[in-house]
Amino acid sequence: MKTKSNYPIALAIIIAAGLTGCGKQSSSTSTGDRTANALASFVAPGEKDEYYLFYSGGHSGQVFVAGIPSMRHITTIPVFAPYPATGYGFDEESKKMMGDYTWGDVHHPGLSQTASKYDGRWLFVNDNANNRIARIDLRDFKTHQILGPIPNSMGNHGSSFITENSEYILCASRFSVPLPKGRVADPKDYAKEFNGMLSGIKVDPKTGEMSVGWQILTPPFDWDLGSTGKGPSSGWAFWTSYNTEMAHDVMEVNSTQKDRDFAAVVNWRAAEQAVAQGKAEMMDGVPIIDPAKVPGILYFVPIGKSPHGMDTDPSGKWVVAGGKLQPATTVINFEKLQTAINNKTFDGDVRGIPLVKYEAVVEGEVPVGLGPLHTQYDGKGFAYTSMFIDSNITKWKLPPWTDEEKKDLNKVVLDKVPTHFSTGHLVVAGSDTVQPYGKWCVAMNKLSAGRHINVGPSQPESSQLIDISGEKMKMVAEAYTEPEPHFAQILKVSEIAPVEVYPKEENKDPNAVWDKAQTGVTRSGNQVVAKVIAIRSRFNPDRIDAQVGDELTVHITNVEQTRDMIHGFGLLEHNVNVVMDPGETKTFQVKLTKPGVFPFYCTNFCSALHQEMQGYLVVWKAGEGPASAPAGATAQR
Ligand code: K7E
Ligand code: CUA
Repeated sequence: MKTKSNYPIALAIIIAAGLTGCGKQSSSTSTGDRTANALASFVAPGEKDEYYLFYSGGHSGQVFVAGIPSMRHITTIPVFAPYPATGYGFDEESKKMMGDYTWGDVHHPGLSQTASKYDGRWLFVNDNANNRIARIDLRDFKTHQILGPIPNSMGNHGSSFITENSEYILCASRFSVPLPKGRVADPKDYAKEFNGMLSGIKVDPKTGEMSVGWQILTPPFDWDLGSTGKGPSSGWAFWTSYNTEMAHDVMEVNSTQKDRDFAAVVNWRAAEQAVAQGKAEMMDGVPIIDPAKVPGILYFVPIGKSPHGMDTDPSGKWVVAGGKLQPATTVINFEKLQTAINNKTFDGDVRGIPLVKYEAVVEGEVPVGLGPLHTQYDGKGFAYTSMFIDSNITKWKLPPWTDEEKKDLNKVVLDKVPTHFSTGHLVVAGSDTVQPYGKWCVAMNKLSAGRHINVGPSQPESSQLIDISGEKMKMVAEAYTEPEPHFAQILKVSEIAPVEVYPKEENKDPNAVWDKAQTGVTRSGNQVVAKVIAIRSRFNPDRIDAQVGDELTVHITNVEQTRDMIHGFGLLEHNVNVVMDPGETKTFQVKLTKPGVFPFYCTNFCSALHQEMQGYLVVWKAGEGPASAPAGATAQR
């Protein structure tokens, strides 16, 4: 909570800064605004932010956590790429999770939901690059599962969209390829030989464990962003597409020929049922539904040229598609869509999939400006759309509209706030739930061009915090992040209580050791196993003997039960750095190929004698050195 008494000091500093300039003269922000904005986003030393902002890290493969309103970066959650800071990607467990890949492209984080509200359990993120999906547990802010590569699916961009009770994470393929994967066909035969796929990734309600539930085969369109339904649209999901032209080269030109592309409208509950009724065929181990043969599952709706985002509002009545190449957002009325589907108000079909009549379902095209990408909602009847080309956030009013407004939808466009520059995604706190928190919007911009001190040609991205609580939007803060946030989720800090140590009784690792007597180094053939304790400020044992040709496995337990008492284990010249949180056991394996004495040391500054927390791995030539002793018998000082 904020301590009011800190404000005057902050105020004085800010005003002083305003007067002396501090190199800020190029900004048009007035002194009054400067003060107000600073206070709105100011979190004094010792105070805490009110919200978590979980940013996707794009091709960094990570997730970044910042606080709102301060916009301070607080931590990084490694997911698809190694991160030596937390030892991620060096211990056996995380290496196994990452599989054959050392990078991913995280786009859309999705918080788990119960009854269309965040339940604070998990954060799911997609990997656009290697067709995977990961689960971060909010109990410890760590990645616990990476599923994939998902079969029959290429370019897992159109996810992670969570259903109302986290039954599924719904995904759509960005790319189409010949299926099953591994089959080769000439891209010239794209329209005939290639396919896209929609996937239902099942989530275990207790553990969050993900598995591939079923898939829906689609024509080779490039599926883009989507969202899930709620309320009246419960059980449905929506995606936009580009390239309904089914072009395979010179995409910039060939995939932008038609005036409209198609949105996919999916009845995922019907898909689930169809699979249960045996209406699917297996492909690469997954039940696949061909929607041309199983009616009632997939429909197409024509939508503004080369659209991007498709966002369901908190009431579940309105689904808004961003036009990208059309200066308007298209508002689909879900009730009308339902009626059109029931009455078969179709304009024929596309490859056996009914094409719903545009006029029958569209409530209006709102002239928001150039380059509308994504839309978010505050739960008070307003929508906020990111404008990539105009570079702003546009606030507008959702239906129901008056007759007068309907005649001229310019009237429902209420406010614009410039962003810097070219906003991709934006996020309003809780927008994808039935109960948005409103209050804050974060614009995630693609170009930070000159907004920050010069750091050479590799530029960060900019994110801007906008107060949306009033009639007019107000930008109050700006921050920079590593490339590259696409989407984010905002969660109230008070809704979760992550653990700060792993309780000893929960450590089920069979190789965990808690006292000296259990530690030691043992050998069986060329397998050498060391069980080590890390505690302020030593490793026990602090000497491991082995020979060239050995396979060394080291299990290290941090036996501390004190917050922030983290130890690392960095082994010189072996590319090893594992980090153990309090109460945690980590395991790494190395093949010993060169003789020598290799120091290891604690990599996390843990105490006054942190520097002394070190030891030696002695790698003798094959057949030399002391024979390894049974567990517990190793010399200890
Ligand atoms: Cu618009 Cu991947 Cu959601 Cu980037 S995507 S901005
Ligand atoms: Cu343990 Cu530094």
